Amino acid sequence: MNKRKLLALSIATLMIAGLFTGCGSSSNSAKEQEKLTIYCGLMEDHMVKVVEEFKNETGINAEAVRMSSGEILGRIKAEKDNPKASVWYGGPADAFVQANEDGLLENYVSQNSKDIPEKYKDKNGAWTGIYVGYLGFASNKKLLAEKGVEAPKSWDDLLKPQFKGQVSIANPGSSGTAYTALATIIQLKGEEEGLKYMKQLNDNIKSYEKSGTAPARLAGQGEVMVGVSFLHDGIKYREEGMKDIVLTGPKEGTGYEIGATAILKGGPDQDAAKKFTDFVLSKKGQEIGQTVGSYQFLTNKTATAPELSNEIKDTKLIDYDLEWAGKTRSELVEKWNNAIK
Ligand code: S7P
Repeated sequence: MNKRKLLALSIATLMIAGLFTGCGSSSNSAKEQEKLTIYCGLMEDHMVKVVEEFKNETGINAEAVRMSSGEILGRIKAEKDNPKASVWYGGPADAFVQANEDGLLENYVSQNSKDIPEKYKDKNGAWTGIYVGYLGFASNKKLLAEKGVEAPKSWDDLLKPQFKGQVSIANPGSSGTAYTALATIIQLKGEEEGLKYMKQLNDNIKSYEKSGTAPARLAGQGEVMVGVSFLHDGIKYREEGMKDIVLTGPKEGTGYEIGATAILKGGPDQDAAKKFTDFVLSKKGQEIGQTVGSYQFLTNKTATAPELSNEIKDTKLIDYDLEWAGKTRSELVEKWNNAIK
């Protein structure tokens, strides 16, 4: 073979090899670029761990932003015509019901949905439950003892004069937890009496927080005697060292959350969003929370609930009407705002 032919052959070989390696590297970079933006309504440490495990399992470059329920709802409404995120992960399902009413959610029935009982999911797959949390009171036993008061055992106990300026709850406009509390009171007492109760309670409130996890923390830190929060958050703070926290539930019954996940309509990276949904509904995805101090009950029948949640498993629950609570959310928050003025 003469020199010219040899050169042409070498160039051709290099081009073919380049073609093959080129194919490989472009598909790798396509995989590296698969990404996902998540708006997240559950606690930050839980969110970070789930995102990390999801990235490890799928290689998808997921990023999450923590916000309270009302903030997420406001954000996805504002971004409706140009969604920036594809998943809403965590927070009570009431706000998801409202988002679905507003046409903001995409139906998706994950293969793992078969392990989630009907009562914990939307029938069309607009949202699916990932955990369940019970609302209650986290009190500071040292402060209670100093004032000679018992931890509250009913909603009406929160109105006692000894608790003046000593109760913390979040604002139901921003917080999914506080909205669960408001909807619970209205379901227990009816609208007129319930709003009257919220007005009376207002006199004992030290602060309306943005997030419903704050009241339990403030009680644990001795800033208030009683915080209205989900009871599992009280367990978390106690485990983290706030040993004065004592947990009680109201004897007439309390509301509960179905913490949900959903895909946002028209969001980018819909395939990645489906993979994330599959992951967080799986046994593995649901059991991550307890490794970072999140002690909700789990919705997947095959998942093992955190042992520490046993303490609150006998809390008396009301037959919480989630559909009603979701559909009436904006209206009820407005009525609450007017009632406490
Ligand atoms: O992750 C703990 C948890 O209690 O946080 C959510 C809670 O409602 C706080 O969100 P808000 O800021 O909207 O009140 C619950 O879904 C969850 O169980």
